[in-house]
Amino acid sequence: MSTATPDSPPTAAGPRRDRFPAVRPPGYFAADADPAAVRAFYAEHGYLVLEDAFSPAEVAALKAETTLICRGDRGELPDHPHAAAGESDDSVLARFLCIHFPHKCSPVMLAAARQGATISALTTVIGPNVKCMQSMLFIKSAGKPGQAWHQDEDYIPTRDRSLTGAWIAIDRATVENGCLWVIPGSHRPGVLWPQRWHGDRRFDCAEESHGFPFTDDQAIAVEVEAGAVVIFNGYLLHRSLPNRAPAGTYRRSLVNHYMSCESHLPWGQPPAGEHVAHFDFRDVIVVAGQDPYAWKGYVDVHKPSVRPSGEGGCGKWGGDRPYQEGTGPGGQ
Ligand SMILES: O=C(O)CCC(=O)C(=O)O
Repeated sequence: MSTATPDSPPTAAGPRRDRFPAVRPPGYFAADADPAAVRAFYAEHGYLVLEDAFSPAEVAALKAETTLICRGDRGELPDHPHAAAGESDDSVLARFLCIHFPHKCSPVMLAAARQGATISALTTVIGPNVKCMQSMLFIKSAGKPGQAWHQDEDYIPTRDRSLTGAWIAIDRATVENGCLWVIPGSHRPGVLWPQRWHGDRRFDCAEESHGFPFTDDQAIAVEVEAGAVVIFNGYLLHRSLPNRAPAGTYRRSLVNHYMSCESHLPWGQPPAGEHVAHFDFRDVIVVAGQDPYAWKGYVDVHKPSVRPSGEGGCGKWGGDRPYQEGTGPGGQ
């Protein structure tokens, strides 16, 4: 039995770690699982877990790169100057909830967006032609909040409902440290539910979806081992709770978002004079197959940025809206 901790160096070949979680809900697949079974489970439930998708060495590389990015060694992040000389990694990492678009400053993060096992699973559920438009690197140090119920297509709209998240666990993700929760099957109505400000300090600055015909009781915790990838549909209701694990621990994950190359990506404001029906945001990377719109070319618009966690206000993410008393990362 392995005694490795989440931060210990990867071991050599052989059983890499204890199986975690010991009791899994349905939907945990190995990389060589029957694609028809994977596709059928995903169609019904809107998510799946690809276990051991990233090797211990790949996970260790993502972990090391996360620290370099947070220290400012991959370029200055807006609102976050370089770490002070001599400042410990823990002191630096503890500041961060999440960095958006890390693949724009880091070859390691870019390689993860193209990683073979993940792309293979994505082609199983999306189709042969896949592009990536977004990445988010969650550090989620102890005490940081989660994200309220939401659907990712509310933020990143596709025209064929093909938006798919690939949530790569860099640390073991548990209920205690704020793993992902999903409502299985909630993608199937194909409805984008209304959103509102939640006022709940358990969650960050992003709004919450409400008015949907599902309850919290139907949600399941997607606890996964480091190296697993949770793949989920852009209409699936999902959330995470605060990291309540001890100080000095993290729930790091890299979330990349993908869609079919056949769909336009009407994300953001169309240029002046362009009809939204023709708008196709081209800051994308083709990760599998062919892009029928390759003739349009590609652009590099998004830059890495730090996501507000709410502790210092929500600023450009909706201003400083009131929180309810009695809520907080330590509360329920
Ligand atoms: O990792 C998390 O805590 C939340 C991730 C999430 O909600 C997303 O990727 O859309």
